[in-house]
Amino acid sequence: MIDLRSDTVTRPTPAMRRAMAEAEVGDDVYREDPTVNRLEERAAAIMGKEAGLFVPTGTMGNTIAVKIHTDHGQEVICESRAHVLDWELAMLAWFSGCLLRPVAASDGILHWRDIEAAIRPKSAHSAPTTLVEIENTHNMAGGAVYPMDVFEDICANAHDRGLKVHLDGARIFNAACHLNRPVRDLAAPADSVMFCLSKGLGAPVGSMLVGRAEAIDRARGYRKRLGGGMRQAGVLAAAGLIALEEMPHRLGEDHANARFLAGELAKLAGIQIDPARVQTNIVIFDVTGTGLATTALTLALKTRGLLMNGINPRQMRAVTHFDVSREQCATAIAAISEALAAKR
Ligand code: TLP
Repeated sequence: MIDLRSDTVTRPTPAMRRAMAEAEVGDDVYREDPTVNRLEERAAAIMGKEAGLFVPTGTMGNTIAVKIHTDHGQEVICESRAHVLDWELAMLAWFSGCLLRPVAASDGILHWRDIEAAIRPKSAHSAPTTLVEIENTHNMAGGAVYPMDVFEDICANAHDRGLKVHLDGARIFNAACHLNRPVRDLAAPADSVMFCLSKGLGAPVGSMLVGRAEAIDRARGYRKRLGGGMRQAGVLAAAGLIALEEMPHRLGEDHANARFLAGELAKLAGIQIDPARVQTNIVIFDVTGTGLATTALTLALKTRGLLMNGINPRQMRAVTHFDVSREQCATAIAAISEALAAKR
C-alpha cells in the first residue's frame, strides 16, 4: 500500500528503534528520566525557548498551551480551518472553558488586521479575548506557510494589546525548510510553540510544548491531570531525539514530492489544483469535476493500492513523508488516473 493519508503514518527508522531499545530511563513523573530530560532541553534550545515539555500528542500539547494562557470564559482567535477548531474534539472548550472565535482567510494565512477586527470590545456583553492561536504550517490550507513578517507583525501587535500567541507548529520544521530559516526564528515571537516529533520527523509517538519556564512548569501539572505522566517515557524520547536532530534536514524531499504530485494532478481532467500554492508536504485538491465524491474516490483508490482521504465531500488531501518515494508518488498518480478513467 502507498499511504498518503498523513505524515502521521511514518514508522520509526532503524536508528530510532535501536535508540529506543538502548534508552536510559527513569520515572519521568519524578523528572528522573534522563532521556526525556535531554529531549526537553534540546527541544527548548533548538526553539530558543526557556523550557520544554514532552507530551504524547499534538492535541494534548495544544490543549495544555491554551490552558496556560487563558482563564475560563475567555475567547481565543484562530483561523476558520484551524486544527484546534475542527480536529481536537473541542478540547479547548472542555478543558479550558474558552470559546474559539474563527476568522476566515482564503489562503489560511491570517494578518493582524483580520485578528484585530475579531478582538472583542471591552463591554458588559463581551468575554475578553486573551489568546491568538496560529497554525504554521496550516494543515487544512494545504500546508501553507506564514511569511516571517506576517507572523512577527501578529505577535508584536497581539503583545501590545496584552494578548498571548500560541503557535501550533505541528509542522514547524516544514515551514522552516520552506523559508530556509532556522526554526528558532519562526518560534521566536510566539509565547509558546507546540511541535510534533511524530509527523514528518518520523518518531513513533510524541510532541513538544516549549515556552517560558514558569509556563512550562504549570503545563507539567496539566499534563499529569490529562493522564500524560508517562513514567519511563525515555524509550519514546530516545526516538524523539533522533527525530529532532536527524530528520529535519530531509524534509525538502517531501516538499519536492508534494510539488511533483501537484503538478501531475493538475494534468488530470476534473481535478482542480494550483500547484504554485503547494509550499510544503500537503497537497489539497478539488475533485468535484470528476463526478466522484471523495468517499467514493477513497474507496476506488484503496482497491488500487493507494490510501488517501478526503477532508470534505469535495477535497482530497495527499501528504508526503519519508515513507513514500518519488517512484511511489508516480504510482499514486497512475492509480488516481486509472480510478478516474474507470468512472468515465
Ligand atoms: N493532524 C492530523 C489529523 O488530526 C488531521 C493529520 O493527519 O494531519 N496540529 C496540527 C496542525 C495537526 O495537523 C495535528 C494532527 C495536530 C495538531 C494534533 O496532533 P496529534 O495527532 O499528535 O494529536
